Amino acid sequence: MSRLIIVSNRLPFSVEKSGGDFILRQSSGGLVSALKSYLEKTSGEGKKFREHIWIGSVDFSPQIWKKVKDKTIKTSNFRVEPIYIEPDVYDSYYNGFSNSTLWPLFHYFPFLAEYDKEYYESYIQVNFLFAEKILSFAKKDDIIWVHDYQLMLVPQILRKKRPDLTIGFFLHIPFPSYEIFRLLPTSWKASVLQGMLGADLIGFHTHDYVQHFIQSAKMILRVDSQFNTIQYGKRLIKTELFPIGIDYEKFQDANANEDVLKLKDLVVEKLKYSKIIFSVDRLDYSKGLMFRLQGFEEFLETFPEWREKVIFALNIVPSRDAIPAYYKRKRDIEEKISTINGKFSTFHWQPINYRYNHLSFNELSAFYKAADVALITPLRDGMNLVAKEFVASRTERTGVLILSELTGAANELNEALLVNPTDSSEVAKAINDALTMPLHEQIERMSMMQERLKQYDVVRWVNDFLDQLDNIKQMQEKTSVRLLTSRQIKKILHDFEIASRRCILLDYDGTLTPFTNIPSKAEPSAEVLAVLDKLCSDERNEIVIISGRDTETLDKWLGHLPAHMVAEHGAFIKRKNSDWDQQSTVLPEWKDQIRPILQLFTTRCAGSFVEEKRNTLTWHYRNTNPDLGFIRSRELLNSLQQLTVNTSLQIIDGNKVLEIRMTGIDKGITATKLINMFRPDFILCMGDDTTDEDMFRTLEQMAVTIKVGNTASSAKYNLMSQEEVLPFLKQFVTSIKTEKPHAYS
Ligand code: GDG
Repeated sequence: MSRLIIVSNRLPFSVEKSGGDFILRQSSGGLVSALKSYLEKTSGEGKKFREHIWIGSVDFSPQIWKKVKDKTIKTSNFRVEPIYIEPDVYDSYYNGFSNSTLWPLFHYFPFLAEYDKEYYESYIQVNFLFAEKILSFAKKDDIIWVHDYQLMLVPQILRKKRPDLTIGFFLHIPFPSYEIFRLLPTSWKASVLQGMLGADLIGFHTHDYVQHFIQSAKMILRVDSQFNTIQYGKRLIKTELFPIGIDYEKFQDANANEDVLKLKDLVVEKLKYSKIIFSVDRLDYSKGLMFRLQGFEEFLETFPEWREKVIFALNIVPSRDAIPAYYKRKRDIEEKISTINGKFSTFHWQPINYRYNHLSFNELSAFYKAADVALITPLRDGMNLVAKEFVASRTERTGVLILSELTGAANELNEALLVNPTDSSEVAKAINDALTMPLHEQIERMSMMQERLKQYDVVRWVNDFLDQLDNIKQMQEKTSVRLLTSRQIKKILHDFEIASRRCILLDYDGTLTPFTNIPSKAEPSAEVLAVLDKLCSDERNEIVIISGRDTETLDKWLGHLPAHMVAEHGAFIKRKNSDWDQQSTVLPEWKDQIRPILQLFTTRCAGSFVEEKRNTLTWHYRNTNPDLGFIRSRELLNSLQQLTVNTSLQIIDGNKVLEIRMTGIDKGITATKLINMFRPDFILCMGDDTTDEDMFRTLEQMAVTIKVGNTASSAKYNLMSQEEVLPFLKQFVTSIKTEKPHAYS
């Protein structure tokens, strides 16, 4: 059984003096609520891990820590490993780079972001401290799960030192669009992305954040990606969405708690004239408190019939009060509250009931239960757990959630009244709609949201993440890059030498020659021709150039060699010293249907072009802006897939090309045909493209298959790059014996 190591900026508690003793006090917050709930629920019998360890920084000294007698947080059953950081370094890392650079930028407040070198250096320093702590006890089969924007460099630091580790990373805040992310200074943004890519699995709350991350990685690091997997160096990394869940039962059960019920009655009694609108947020500009107040003010203006009949219970939780962007806003918000209260209050009614403090869990649950409407309108929020907790608390299934469409939660809570938080008229109208919503509609909406939250709760969220982490590790194992060692090359050469019939199948573009921007310029060099010529000169060798090129080009460039040639991935075969033989007789009318679509995409994507061969149509996007090219290629793929369903056409998603051709023709089928003809006792097969994977798979058992390039493949071995192909093939030339070849049996 392995151990689960959770890594987050802070440990989930602080130390307090109680009488003569120091005791642990649990802290609150999105990440802490989620992970603690998981650990509590899964620590008993049938638990998945041998041990749970939580690593995080603390704001007390090692001397104080020694004085804490009971170091286990009740019921949670995890061990803690505190990290001590010098206060000034912590301040610059946390209040500085984390919360004055990354936080505003990632929440679309670029004008608040500060780009201070010292902050960044402290961020690096603290990320190294975390990594060192992890490395001091991490074992190979541990699962390391790093959380959030304060620790984005940690995965890469760990990976460099210990390539064998299993590392997951989860970002709890939004990953912004590339246009925002790129505002980070050049080397910082590259390091942040590289840092995250040290993980095996990178999780986000929504599909948009996943796409934004992939787009930034592609534009800045030029990585290759296929759907949600990224090829980075030799590693395959998965990015995926895992919308965080809550401890659903805990909030439902709170309704049976007597203290909660008493408190709820107290709230209702205190605010007895009215319907209750409730909100609770940390004091943070991303929560849109000023806009929310404007929305409420407009509501009172536009719907005066609600005056004296509604109370807005506004709870603001102190947060990051060392940062000017935070504490300055408090004053503005409080002024606005006074203005609204001054403007609308009557002798026995005040519209806003404001509180600036932490709520206990029971108080929070009482509010969730007492409220008629929850008004949750951040300007940006990675997810927003308060919205989910409010829904989970509604045992009667009544009540209405008004939610900002700019939160991650809006993707899952479609039945809420979704609003744009900056539009005060829309917010005002939504409040009126919520207060007048018929009961049956409230129940219908609430039930649907509850069902979803119950299904995908926090335990599911963690299990899902850990399952996917396991999954990608297995995938990496299967497709791992296996660079040829000199020992293996020796063995291959030996097998080649003793074989009496050899077949060498070589792809052309990207294997024998490097890629060029203009395909017609990729003629073979004299050196390539000399090596091929020499290989062909041994009668024991059957040399096959197996390509996607058309017959004319292959004839022009290689036609003089005594080699076999395959054009258009198998649509034409030319055995040495004979003519081209067409393998399919299907009339190519289908091209008239597909060609206009490819042409349309060519006009929509500068630098792309269509190549037409007798049996195939190819859309090339190597010379385009990588990101646009990729996006367009996915759109085109989607259109073509719909068009070709139930036809005998197939679409090949190749290396910066999309190719459409008849099914039943691919390099795998063609290679098998040729092998059956030659019956060799040694087969070497080399290629670089997706289309070569067909050969690698079909010849798996009988051939030495080599993928050119250090990316994942079904081939047995990899050569690092195209430049290594010729030196590799030359070794077969020098090993060709001059003595008379063996007679074929
Ligand atoms: C980050 C992302 C993402 C709040 N006030 C009190 C209190 N809370 C608890 C709530 C909830 C949590 O704190 C707040 O979670 P949020 O999701 O709203 O926001 P962040 O803390 O900023 O969390 C966020 C989250 O990570 C998870 O991935 O959703 O987008 O910013 O659980 O109940 N709890 C108590 N008293 C309070 O006064 N007891």
